[in-house]
Amino acid sequence: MSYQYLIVERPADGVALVRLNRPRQYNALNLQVLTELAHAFQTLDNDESVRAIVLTGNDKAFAAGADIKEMLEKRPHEMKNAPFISGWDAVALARKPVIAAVSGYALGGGAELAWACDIIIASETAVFGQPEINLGIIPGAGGTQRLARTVGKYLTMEIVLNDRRLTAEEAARFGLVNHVYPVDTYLEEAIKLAAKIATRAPLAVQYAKEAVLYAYEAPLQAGLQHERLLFYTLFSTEDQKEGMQAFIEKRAPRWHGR
Ligand code: DAK
Repeated sequence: MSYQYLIVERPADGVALVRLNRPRQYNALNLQVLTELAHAFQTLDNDESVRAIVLTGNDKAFAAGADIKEMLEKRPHEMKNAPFISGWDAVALARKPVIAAVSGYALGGGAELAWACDIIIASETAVFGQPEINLGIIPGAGGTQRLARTVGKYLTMEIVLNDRRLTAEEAARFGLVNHVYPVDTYLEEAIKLAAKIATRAPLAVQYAKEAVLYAYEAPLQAGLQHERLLFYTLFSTEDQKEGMQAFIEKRAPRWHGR
């Protein structure tokens, strides 16, 4: 896959690495970046050899938000009908686990890209924020909803009403970031984590992700029902038989994704 603003690599078995690559604009997400992101994620999600995806920027910026210069003169229908949102949606809707490796600025739509991922690894320099209020707008790619569901109403209000920025350490303390590492190693650590997940039973990984995300959608009883259905369904897979057989035979399982 070759793109103008993305670099897609395969740094480890089963792992795809997607790098935002518009460094002079702090990876600002213009329509071209977002369209490429949607294409890359849909392609990788449908590629059987990919078991986990890492999304990153560079050490200075994960992404400083949507492209303000591009949005300035837009009318509502142009914002709605151009495929801007497809970039965030493709990340959020991926069936494969997605790990964000964030360093430097993750602002506005850049932070929302991280919130759309399943696991967030940050460097010590990462700064998260929703500064849209400074532009006379509000977060539009999930920021108000995903933040409120993760950190609750009060902190979310401060972040979206008053542009409160969170350091990596604070974000980790509030449960928005899984691990914080030095700038030199955060990406390597994210890839290592993805590589480890990539060795696990692929269907069980996908179903586990689906079940966890369903907790955001449904009341508890419906969520429990859904989890149970996914659980029962896995008993139709070769991997379930193999995983249990391997345990009994005291050997490592060999996953086939069937
Ligand atoms: N857009 C466009 N250009 C940007 C940019 C951005 N978001 N962020 C940085 N740049 C550009 C700057 O304009 C500058 O370009 P030149 O002037 O050199 O041509 C270059 O990157 C370097 O930036 P600075 O000179 O400002 O560098 P500093 O180190 O002084 O500051 C900064 C770095 C990241 C703190 C600062 O650039 C900054 O505050 N950037 C804006 C952050 C921001 O407000 N982000 C929120 C944008 S609104 C949607 C849903 C959601 C959204 C859109 C659509 N739909 C449902 C369709 C999302 C909206 C947003 O994200």
